[in-house]
Amino acid sequence: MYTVNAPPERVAAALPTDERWMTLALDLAARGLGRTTPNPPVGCVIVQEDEAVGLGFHPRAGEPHAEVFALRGAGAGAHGATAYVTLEPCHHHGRTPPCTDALITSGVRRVVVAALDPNPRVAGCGVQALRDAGIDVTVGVLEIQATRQQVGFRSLIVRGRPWVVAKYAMTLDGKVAAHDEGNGAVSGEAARARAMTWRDTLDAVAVGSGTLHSDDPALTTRGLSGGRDARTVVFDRRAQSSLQARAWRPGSVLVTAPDAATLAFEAASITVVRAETPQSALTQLGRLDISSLLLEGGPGLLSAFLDASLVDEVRVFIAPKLLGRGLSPLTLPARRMHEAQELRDVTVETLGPDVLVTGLLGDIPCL
Ligand code: AOF
Ligand code: ZN
Repeated sequence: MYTVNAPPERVAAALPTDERWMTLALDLAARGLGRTTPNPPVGCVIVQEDEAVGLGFHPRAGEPHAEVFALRGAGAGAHGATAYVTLEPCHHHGRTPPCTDALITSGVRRVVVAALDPNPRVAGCGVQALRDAGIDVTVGVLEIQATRQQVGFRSLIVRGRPWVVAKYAMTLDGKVAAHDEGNGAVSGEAARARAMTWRDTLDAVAVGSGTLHSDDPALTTRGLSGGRDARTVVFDRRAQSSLQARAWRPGSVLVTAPDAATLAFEAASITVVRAETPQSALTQLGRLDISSLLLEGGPGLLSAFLDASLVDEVRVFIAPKLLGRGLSPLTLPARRMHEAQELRDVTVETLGPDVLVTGLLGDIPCL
């Protein structure tokens, strides 16, 4: 077990330039976001005399790891160099050979790791193997940023379920439209463009049957250049949604009640998950290698997950508009103010006229 906040002695060996190179490694890793599942996004930079001589990132599961690409780029330049890796190098034979072997053979003198790998097949062994080979290893540089970036992988491997992000837009008087494509959108263009990028980097997007019926959302990244569309998940306990809805595409999942009739969906190659509770749905989505799930609405679906304390992160757009019919009185909520769930690591950003507030409810899974 280790905490996300690295104890000072772990990062004591860090050099002033380590954060700069690790930032580059994290930027490289981000290129794999949404594409590597069930593997993590990982980036690697090989630095020789304050110059990057090799860059790499893990593009998708089954392909070589970040270190391999970076070492290929560096060639003989890796000898005596420092390798910056956003995740502890693997020390096991998976779909690919161990990165520890590749690093040791390359002759790197020092390896700087952002975060340990919670995969029980790696978990500390990678670092140990490098140290046993006489390589100087520093762990914990930009660890918080790295674990945030790897949160889907961590959730899947530690909890067996996806990291759940609730997204919605609301007016200043608290009227929610979880889904906001097209006409009558609550938030403005900049906010909607931002939300579009989340469909590119998270594994799956979910809507309830009400939203599917009323909005018929396409749930795509539309104009985003190089964007890839997340898998779609439709929560419909009665399995009566139209198969003509735009959200269905290869890889789509229907989450429904155990006794629902689903032949038509199966015939259309839609994967059917039968679950009584949101918790059980998440476990089964995890088995389908969905490591992160964006809840796009509507209010019924969002409330079910929020009330079951299954939301790990919220991203809420607030639009400076009023729709009227009042503010709800404080006697209605389930909790009193001193019992309110408070978000951690809160960020506030303006996007055109709108405000985006994000924060965490769940803990980032570590070892
Ligand atoms: C690294 N660098 O870039 C990644 C790592 O089946 P494999 O061979 O692809 O191994 C997958 C596991 O390796 C994955 O669960 C995680 O523990 C680690 N991912 N490790 O050294 C990388 N993607
Ligand atoms: Zn590896």
